[in-house]
Amino acid sequence: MSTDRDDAKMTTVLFAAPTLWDEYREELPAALAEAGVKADLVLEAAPEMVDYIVYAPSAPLQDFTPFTRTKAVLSLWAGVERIVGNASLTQPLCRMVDPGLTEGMVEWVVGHALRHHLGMDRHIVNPDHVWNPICPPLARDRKVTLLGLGELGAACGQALARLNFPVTGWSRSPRQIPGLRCLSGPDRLAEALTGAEIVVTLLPRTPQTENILNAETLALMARGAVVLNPGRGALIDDAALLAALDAGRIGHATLDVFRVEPLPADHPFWAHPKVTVTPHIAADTRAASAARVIAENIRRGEAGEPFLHQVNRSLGY
Ligand code: NDP
Ligand code: OXD
Repeated sequence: MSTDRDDAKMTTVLFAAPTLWDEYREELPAALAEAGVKADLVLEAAPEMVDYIVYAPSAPLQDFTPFTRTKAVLSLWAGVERIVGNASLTQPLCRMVDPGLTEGMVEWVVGHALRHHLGMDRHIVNPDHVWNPICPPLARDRKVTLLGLGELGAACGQALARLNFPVTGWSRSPRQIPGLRCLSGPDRLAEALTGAEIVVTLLPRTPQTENILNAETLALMARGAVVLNPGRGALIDDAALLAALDAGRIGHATLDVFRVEPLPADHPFWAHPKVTVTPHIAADTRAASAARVIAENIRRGEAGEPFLHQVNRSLGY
């Protein structure tokens, strides 16, 4: 459908994530119109006619070679590990940074951190009606570490810091985020993890981050520490985590993402009493706000301005 009748100035936008079309069929034309972009938004097109591709990992499209005039591939997902190494993709790749996604992640991280901080399970599941007046420490006395201080990690770290948790964050390059103790680089990872009682992993999946939580790094955390992983399954060595949970070195793991999704029915995480599985719902791209991000990038492309949130292909995120 066209958002304008002036075909001479139309830019062709291929929406290559058909399973998501229902969510975007109204939001995206509205956002393109709001951005002043005259677009022909299509579900199918001759590749050589396509100016922009809206992409999601579920998209059947894998070979970008015939898209000779395409100016950018715009991902609806924040994590791009499934497309970033695609050798046929030579066009700029932009990932999703969406206020709705960020808000959702902050809520998931804060909610699950507070569950463990306050020991809520003790009172919610109490079949024997035990009067057990264990008072949790104040947040100011509970050390939290965030691995990843990007769009999501920084927002979650700041939300936790506002609740008075002492938050250490760790990233690849140096960062300065008000209210957070920021460390960076492989040499400071041990320092970031040592003594942490709640560890949140919000790193992208890259060769450098794979298995970043392993037997050695899990052992640095405080005894009984809680791990929250809304980043990617591959950040954790599953076997090392299970061993640490069984030994009591890690108290609980709340996991939203897995190496294989849906998590296979026979995976030990499902039945483990110290693991909570959430089905990759920590944060969802919200069509209303995400459509505006896509439209703004198309506007920028048409105006010759730099794209927002362009992926660094050599870093992999
Ligand atoms: P960003 O790219 O904004 O941030 C990534 C952060 O990780 C940056 O701080 C970056 O460091 C750091 N990082 C990357 N590589 C390394 C490394 N080798 N060593 C140390 N730090 C590193 O990503 P987002 O915050 O937007 O998203 C993070 C991840 O969250 C996504 O990649 C995705 O996997 C996941 N996600 C999960 C969702 C869910 O529902 N479960 C929803 C959305 C995203 P630097 O600051 O120096 O660049
Ligand atoms: C994402 C995700 O990367 O949902 O957007 O995991």
